[in-house]
Amino acid sequence: DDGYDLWLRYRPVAAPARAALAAQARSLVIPGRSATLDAAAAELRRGLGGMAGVAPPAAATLAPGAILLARPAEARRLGVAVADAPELGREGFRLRGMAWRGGRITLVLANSDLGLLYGAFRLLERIEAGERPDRIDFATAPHLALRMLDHWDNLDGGVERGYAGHSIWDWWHLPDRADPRYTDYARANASIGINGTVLNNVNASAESLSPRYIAKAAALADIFRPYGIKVYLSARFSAPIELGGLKTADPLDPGVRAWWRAKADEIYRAIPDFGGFLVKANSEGQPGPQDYHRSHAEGAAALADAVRPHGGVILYRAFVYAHDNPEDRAKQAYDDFKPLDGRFADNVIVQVKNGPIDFQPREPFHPLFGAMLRTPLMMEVQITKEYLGFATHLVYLGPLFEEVLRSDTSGAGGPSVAQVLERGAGRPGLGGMAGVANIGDDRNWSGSIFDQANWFAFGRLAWDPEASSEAIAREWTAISFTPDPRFVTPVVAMMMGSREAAVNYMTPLGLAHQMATGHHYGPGPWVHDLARPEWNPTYYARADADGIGFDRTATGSNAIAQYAPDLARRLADPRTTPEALLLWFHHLPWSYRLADGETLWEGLVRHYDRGVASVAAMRRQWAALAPYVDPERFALTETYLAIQQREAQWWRDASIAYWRSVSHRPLPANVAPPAHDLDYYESLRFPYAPGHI
Ligand code: BDP
Repeated sequence: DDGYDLWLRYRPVAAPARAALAAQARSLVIPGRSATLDAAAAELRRGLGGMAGVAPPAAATLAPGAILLARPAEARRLGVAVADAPELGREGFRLRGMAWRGGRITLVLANSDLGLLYGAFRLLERIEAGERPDRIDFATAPHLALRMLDHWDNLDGGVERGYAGHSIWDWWHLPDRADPRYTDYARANASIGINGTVLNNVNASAESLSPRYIAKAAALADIFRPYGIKVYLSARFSAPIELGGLKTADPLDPGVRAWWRAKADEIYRAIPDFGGFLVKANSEGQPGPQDYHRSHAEGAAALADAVRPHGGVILYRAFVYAHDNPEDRAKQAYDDFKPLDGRFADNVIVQVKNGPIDFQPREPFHPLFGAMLRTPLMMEVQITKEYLGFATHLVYLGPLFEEVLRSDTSGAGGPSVAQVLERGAGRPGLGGMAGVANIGDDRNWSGSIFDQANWFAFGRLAWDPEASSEAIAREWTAISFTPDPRFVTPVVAMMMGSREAAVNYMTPLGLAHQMATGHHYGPGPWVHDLARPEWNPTYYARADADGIGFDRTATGSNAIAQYAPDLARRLADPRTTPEALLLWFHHLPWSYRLADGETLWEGLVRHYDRGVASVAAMRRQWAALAPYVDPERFALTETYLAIQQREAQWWRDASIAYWRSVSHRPLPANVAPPAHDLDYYESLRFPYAPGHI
């Protein structure tokens, strides 16, 4: 089993249950007709054919054992007593087993074809998890309107920060070749409610907007449409120059505005339901409005006007650190965007990374979530693990996403980040989450089996950002492997502890950005000589003989002032700062006493050791689970856990060797010295590490 089927496995259920399932799936009644309902019917036939051994035939009338997919009025026409269900909205659904003429039927109820498709997928997932369809009673509707994957895929097939092979988009053979994988991609995404995909890298090539590539994107859009997935494209701000031959890309220039309008018209002719543009501007060398002394709001408006007549939106990224800001990179997005609150066009959504720096193992939530009250915001997270051991290390990201979503933006009882997204600044149709995809052309899609869980968890949390990451892990484990609690319980425990393990062996106590240069794999806390100050790990840790940490209080960069006053007040004092974020906000002496009485130096070392020990425990745990897993998926995970254990040790040893060299402190009692000296760790090079383009 190579993992290709993801969580949509549909393997036969065990013998007695199989007959019972077949009896509950004798026919499929779908009064409506559409490509989306065809997809739902095909999925149910495939899933039940796999699990029950027989695919239910289509029927026009209801009989016991039927599965009915219907809107309320359609169900009533067939004699099923159901009320209207406005609470389900346009995309929600209800699954309900009900009595019917001496037997039972399973009703999938929704107000749209897409809701019915989502319901069909969830019904299959519940069955995979061991539930009886005719006993189900479950309803859900998405809390966020935009649930998107961002692909950082380049037109040459490379994937920036991709660790699962090449891009799945075969641009060369598009639009002619419809790789069946595109349909499987759409199925997997629809099964977790994802309804948008940005096909190309935010570091965009203008070529993506050329007629040739629009035709290619249109072919993908045609495949995704029945699954409710809209296509979006990253737009290079200077495309009017590169593609259009104009002299400028100034967003206030009438020629530039006309160019964007014509380009949008052209795209919408090919893709009538095109979602819109994602824009990375004036960040990391990308062109943008500031090149013409225009604000981000003015830049966004030029594109927003172009897509507005077609119902499109602009996703404008707040990840900016282009101009000189040597004081504190963490402050720049807020400094640039907060003054523009309320000044963005009405179809612009500002897309903010979960934390103020860049997808670190742990960051505080981004201060913009508490500060842009008049602008719809989308939260961007990385599903691909650029800073978390690529696809090699087992790190379940559910707890990371949940931690940010639950953060209290006011420090005084909400709203949480999740609620800010849900409110969409009064326009809930514009709230959302975007995940940088971890998908590539590896057979298992995500580079490892457990990285599939991160894709799954992203979808579930984008659907309901208040959901529990532990419940999601339980569900994923049950449907991806087996519902057997002897497997699910230990695996979920492993997953739930895995993120903290990585934080501990990489960047404990609020440290950040200690990764090696460029590829960001492995430790590099000593790196101090890169062109821009804020590329250097030493810039973030600020360690010297006296202490360690970044002072973001009033005596330092005062980044804490970007948070709401109640929260800022607590963050001003190390005693009331969560210890997990201590060194993010404070520069403290090595002798500082942590809550449990140890010195900061002792505590730091202990966290690294704890991280290594957690990985060793995960590895032992997995070894004991062989009887429950097919050999191929077991072996791949086992191999990666062995690498992870070795590399957790490497992270720990290299980090401690370096901190010891600056702190001049002896190792605490009973702590093993690093296996090598610091020079050894500093000499390691990884020129062909994946994902770095
Ligand atoms: C960083 C990545 C870089 C991306 C950038 C972004 O290192 O490759 O281009 O974020 O989000 O995490 O634009």
